Amino acid sequence: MKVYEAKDIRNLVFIGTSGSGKTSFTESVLYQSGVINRKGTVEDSNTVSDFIELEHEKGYSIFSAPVYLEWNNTKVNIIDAPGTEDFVGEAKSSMYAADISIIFVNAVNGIDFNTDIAVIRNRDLTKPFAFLLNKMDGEKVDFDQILANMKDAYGVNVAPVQYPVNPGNGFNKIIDLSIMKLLEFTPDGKYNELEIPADLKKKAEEMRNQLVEAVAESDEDLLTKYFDEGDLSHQDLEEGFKNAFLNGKVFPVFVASAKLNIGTNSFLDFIVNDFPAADKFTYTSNEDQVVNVDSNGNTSLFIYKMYSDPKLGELTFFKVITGSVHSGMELINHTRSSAERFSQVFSIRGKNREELPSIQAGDIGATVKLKNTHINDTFHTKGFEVSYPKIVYPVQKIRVAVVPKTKGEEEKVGTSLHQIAIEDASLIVEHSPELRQTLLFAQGDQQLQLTKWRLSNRFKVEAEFIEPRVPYRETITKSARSSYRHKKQSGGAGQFAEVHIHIEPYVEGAPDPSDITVRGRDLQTLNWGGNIEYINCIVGGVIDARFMPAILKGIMEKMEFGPLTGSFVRDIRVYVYDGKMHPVDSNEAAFKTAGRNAFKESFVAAAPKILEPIYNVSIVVPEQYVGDIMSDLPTRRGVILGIDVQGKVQIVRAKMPLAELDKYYSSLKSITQAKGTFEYEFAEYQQVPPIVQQELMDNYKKHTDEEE
Ligand SMILES: Nc1nc2c(ncn2[C@@H]2O[C@H](COP(=O)(O)OP(=O)(O)OP(=O)(O)O)[C@@H](O)[C@H]2O)c(=O)[nH]1
Ligand SMILES: [Mg+2]
Repeated sequence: MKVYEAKDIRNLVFIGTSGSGKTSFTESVLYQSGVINRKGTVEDSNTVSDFIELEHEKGYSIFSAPVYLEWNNTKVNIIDAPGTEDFVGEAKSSMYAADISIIFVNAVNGIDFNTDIAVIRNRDLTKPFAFLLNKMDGEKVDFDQILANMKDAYGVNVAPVQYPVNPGNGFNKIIDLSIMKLLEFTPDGKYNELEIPADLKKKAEEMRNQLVEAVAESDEDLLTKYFDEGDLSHQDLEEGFKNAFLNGKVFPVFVASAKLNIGTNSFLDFIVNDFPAADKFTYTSNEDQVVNVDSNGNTSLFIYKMYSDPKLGELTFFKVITGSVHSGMELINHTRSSAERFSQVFSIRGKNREELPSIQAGDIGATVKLKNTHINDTFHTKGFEVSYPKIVYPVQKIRVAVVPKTKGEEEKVGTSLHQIAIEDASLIVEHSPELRQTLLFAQGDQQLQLTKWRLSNRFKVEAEFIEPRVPYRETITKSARSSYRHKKQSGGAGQFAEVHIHIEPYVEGAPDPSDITVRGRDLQTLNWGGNIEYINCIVGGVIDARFMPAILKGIMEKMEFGPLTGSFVRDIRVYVYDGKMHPVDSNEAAFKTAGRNAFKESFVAAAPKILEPIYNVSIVVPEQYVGDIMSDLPTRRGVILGIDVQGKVQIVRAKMPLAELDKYYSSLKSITQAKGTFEYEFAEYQQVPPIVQQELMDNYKKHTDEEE
């Protein structure tokens, strides 16, 4: 295949509801363009883009798959992305690499929550998008109703560019509303342009007018022309459409049946004739430069995907933004300040790769065997300091702890998980020293299954997912005093130390107790959050100053393993105001022990409380589920803060404890039949209710008793 320049390239991503036909339409496009001479089906597990064994097993796409074809001297890159929300990482990275999103809708069911989310995500990316209503051969397809729902949900600038004349069985006629011709398709997927029959003229005019109005409203001059003349010329409509589409002011609607190959050729003709080429797009770099997609000058490219399997090897996928990359070229990894050699460059189509001498700006490709590269990295020629914004993935919905099935394989599980997270950047793997667990944060339960499959099949290690611990905190709510004498004077070096302490909640600027004299204070911010203020109130040298750090050490040991649940303790003031020493047997170890135990005793006497992490949660659901969400939240100690409306979806804002949030993914799925999603971020620590505190303390006690 020849090397294409950006002006002759179209970069599309197919996104939208799982099962709407993205993979099947990709197959139809490849068949109609002659890339394949036999069309596969998802059912027969022989499509070009669903080529991975697990996808055959499941019957849906799990990984995004780039394919390319040539149509009318134009290279068309299509990335077929999975529709299942759990694999959103693949869809998001594909949307970054592509220039234009095609949102697929199953015409039998109409738009749904996933369509709403796809629209929201595209708007966030400010990239042009279009809709493709597939399965027009289905029963009871009501194009007018779907179009009305789309305008209602996404705005009046959703406009038909095609009108399906005979949806249902035998679907083969589409009216092209820009050239106002009837396209009659033949069984080979080709079409003849015919005059619109009289009985369809009125409907076609009505539909075309929607397109004309949407384009006219996108530009003042065109609007004036439209008001003056009541219409737009074909040329004004076409040019106006191109600008309006590129600037996200009109969202065209196409119709097709991937199964019957109807609408595929007309779609390809449209994207080549009327969609913006790759050189029409610009990038704003992290250095705030506006970068044109131009093959002249220095090279820069962005890594959007990594995939490796035994057959394909380790592939790194990229989008060239400026210049070109040719095989053997050395580029600087801006993100990791290291040089890497692109030994070979390829165009990828499913499981096949075609080596090319070079890949130009505006095109996507892949290379092999890059050593120290991650998704989101930018590469450039030496001295051309540019980097591109990272892909923003949705917040992970599920948190689990990972344990190996076989003892001793902790490290193997850990390194394998890290490798998996490098290839799937929508996953987060984190080892938490505090919780003493390896945590996996995933987009959903199917992504967890996929991770388990990858561990087992690729890394040959078996793992289990268990409930993660919650990073509770402990503190006190009133003051208390205690004294502790540590005495060990039987045989060998003796130990003696006595410490009297007063503790109270740390409140900035609060007065000191009136009956003790402050000699020195040391305020420390704890690295697990909160403060400790350590105050020396020793008078008369009852405890030598050199033992004060040891007392604090003992206290800190207890602060790391709080008495109630073994969690970190925060926000405490500790006054050491009295004590005793022994001339021989007093030493640091003795005072450390005395400090630790004095602190423990006073802590349990100071009305200690367990604090739990509370998160702000935004629950995004179709309006019909809001009532259920609202009544469900209080049952999981959620506090509702408010509701926002965004088109057809509503966003319920609430606060929720992490302990409940860990279970929320599956609850929301069952409340909304998987038509809801949520995002969250840490808000604050709050006291747990007494009944929960008791439960946590009982569990901890049971747990520590079992360990002893
Ligand atoms: N009747 C009919 N069925 C279709 C059409 N297109 C796809 N299908 C069927 O719909 C099902 C889903 O098709 P896919 O192509 O896998 O859908 P997808 O959008 O790729 O789904 P995900 O990969 O999960 O995102 C399969 O059983 C297809 O055979 C169509 O135009 N008409
Ligand atoms: Mg698919």
